Amino acid sequence: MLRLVDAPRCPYCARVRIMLAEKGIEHEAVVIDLADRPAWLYELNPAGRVPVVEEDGWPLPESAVINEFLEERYPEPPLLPVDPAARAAARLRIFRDDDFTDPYYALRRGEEGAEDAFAAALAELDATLAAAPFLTGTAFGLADIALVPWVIRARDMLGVSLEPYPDVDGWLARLAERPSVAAEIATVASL
Ligand SMILES: N[C@@H](CCC(=O)N[C@@H](CS)C(=O)NCC(=O)O)C(=O)O
Repeated sequence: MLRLVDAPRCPYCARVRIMLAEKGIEHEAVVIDLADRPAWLYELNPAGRVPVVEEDGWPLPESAVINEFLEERYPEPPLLPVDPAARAAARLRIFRDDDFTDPYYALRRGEEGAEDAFAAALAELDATLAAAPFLTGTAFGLADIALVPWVIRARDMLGVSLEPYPDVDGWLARLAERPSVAAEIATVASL
């Protein structure tokens, strides 16, 4: 059975949790304490980071790579568009995730100018979502999964209002109807 080395507060792990739920993949979650990481984690991932998935004893780190792997290993339901250009656009959004996550972490650290930078990142997301219903294009998929963990945490942990960003707000409301994302919202509420 697939094993996920997991930490509830980790947004990168959240990507994989959502993916596993969307695909209905049976798995065992091994929850670690990020503040006191077990020595065996470094054997699975020398960087000492989660998430790691293990398939038949083969460890795979890096959430974006894990989700691409899961997409290929479990193709149903598909979470990437069929059209190569649309697939590339979704992958580009994931590849450039730090355009959104860097301002998020700066805000969390309380850095000077971070509020404006995060507002600009949300405004960019809002403009994208005004043009298409999902970050993956016409249907929910990998790019939505890649960014939604930070949007949930910004709203529910950092107290960022999404009211000025109606398309982000509407997107999150649509995503929250999915059991995978609803479960992540509940996890964040429990932290
Ligand atoms: N690029 C990695 C980032 C994973 C990551 O930074 N995970 C954090 C928890 S949210 C972690 O394990 N931090 C421990 C550390 O950086 O030493 C991914 O996408 O999986």
